[in-house]
Amino acid sequence: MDDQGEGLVMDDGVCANITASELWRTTGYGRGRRKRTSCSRRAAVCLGLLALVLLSVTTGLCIKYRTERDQILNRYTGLPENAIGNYSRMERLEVQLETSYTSMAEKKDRLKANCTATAEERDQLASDKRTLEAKVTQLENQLKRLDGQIFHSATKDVWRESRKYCRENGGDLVVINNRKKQFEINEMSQNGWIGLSDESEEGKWRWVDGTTPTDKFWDRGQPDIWDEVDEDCVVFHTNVNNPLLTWHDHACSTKHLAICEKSAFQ
Ligand SMILES: [Ca+2]
Ligand SMILES: [Ca+2]
Repeated sequence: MDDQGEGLVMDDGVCANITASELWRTTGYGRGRRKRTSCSRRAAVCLGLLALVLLSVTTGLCIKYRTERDQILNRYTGLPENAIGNYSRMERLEVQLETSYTSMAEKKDRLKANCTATAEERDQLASDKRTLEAKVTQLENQLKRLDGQIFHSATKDVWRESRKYCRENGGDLVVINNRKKQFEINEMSQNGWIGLSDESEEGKWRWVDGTTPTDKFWDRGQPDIWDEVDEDCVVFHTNVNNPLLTWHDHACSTKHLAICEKSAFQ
């Protein structure tokens, strides 16, 4: 502000009764005022333009702010939903895993039980195998012992002819004088005459070697008289159920294979 302006302000405040013409004439106030009015208008226009610019900038910033805010809100609004969805999926997955684990545990228990049963069965089979192997070895030993000692005729014949066959082949009808030999003959599964008869004296059973039987292995109901025929000679009938019940007396005139024993007179 210049001195003239300051004086004008002082004049406006103190000398309110001075007329405009007097002021125009004495101080040139009108020219200064026109000049200042023009400046004020330009300033107002500038201020208005500035205001418009500011308004435009502010509006743009507001729009940008709102846009970014909405984007942020949308992004952060979506996060909880995604998080809930992920959590639900995690829960379902956990349930599935627990179910699978339970199923696997049950399968493991069943496999363990089966394994135990299989192991027991394996042990039992191994035990049975050992028993059978021992039995086979025993039978093989028996057969080796009898091999060449016990033999059979190829054809059936009466008791006397059967004995003759045995004697002509280096032996006689077999003598069974103990349980062990009875079992061994039964294992051979071959029926036939043996060297026992009461032909010389009824009821007095003797072996072909002249001895009398100590162990007797008559089948149930034997010896007997069948159809009123005297039965004086003995046939060995293999008995898989009871090897100690195999002797049957028959009529010596009937025909059977011969069970011979080389060692009888050797
Ligand atoms: Ca008799
Ligand atoms: Ca009989």
